[in-house]
Amino acid sequence: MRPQSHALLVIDVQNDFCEGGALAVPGGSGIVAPINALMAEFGAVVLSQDWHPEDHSSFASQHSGKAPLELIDMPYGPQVLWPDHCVQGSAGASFHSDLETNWADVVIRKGYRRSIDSYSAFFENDHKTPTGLEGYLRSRNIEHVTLVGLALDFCVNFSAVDAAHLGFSVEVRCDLCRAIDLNGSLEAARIAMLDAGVQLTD
Ligand code: VGL
Ligand code: ZN
Repeated sequence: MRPQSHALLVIDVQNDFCEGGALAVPGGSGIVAPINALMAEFGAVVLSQDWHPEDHSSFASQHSGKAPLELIDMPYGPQVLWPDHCVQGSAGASFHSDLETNWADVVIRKGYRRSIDSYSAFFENDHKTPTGLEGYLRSRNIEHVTLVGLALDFCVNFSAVDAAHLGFSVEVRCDLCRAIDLNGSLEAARIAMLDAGVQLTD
């Protein structure tokens, strides 16, 4: 068992990010069993859940003439447009059916405001609006976080960098993550995480 000050953050292990899903990350379902095994070592387990309204502004379908994976400028900065995914209440938004959700202490939902996306489990993509996760971890005296999940180069990356900037000591278990790898996003994510002081382990 890890010390009580060490939390496991399981990022977006949802059907839409696994094989057959709307935004499938190659190999996504292969990390579920080892994540379950790792959960058993932690006294604090947090799940994040991407949770969009059906007309979310990150969906290419909401922008005429735009296709998934194109980039647009939003008031809060550049935004990749995605296929419709993780729509609130849909099967795609549900956690992978093999994920041991009973072991989670809390589920943090994110991306539920139409006008702004939220890759990070800590802040929306304006890098300012909090999700509440920081307060939750601090009130439980958590100092160290280990991250696993999907996708390594988007939601895991943004969550890990924010956690490091907030002063947590941060490890990303890259062997328990899978990446989308869009236009060099995986290499950029590795650099961003290392720059922020995140420990990348396999
Ligand atoms: C994610 C793209 C859009 C992720 C979520 O979980 O990495 N990526 N929404
Ligand atoms: Zn999303």
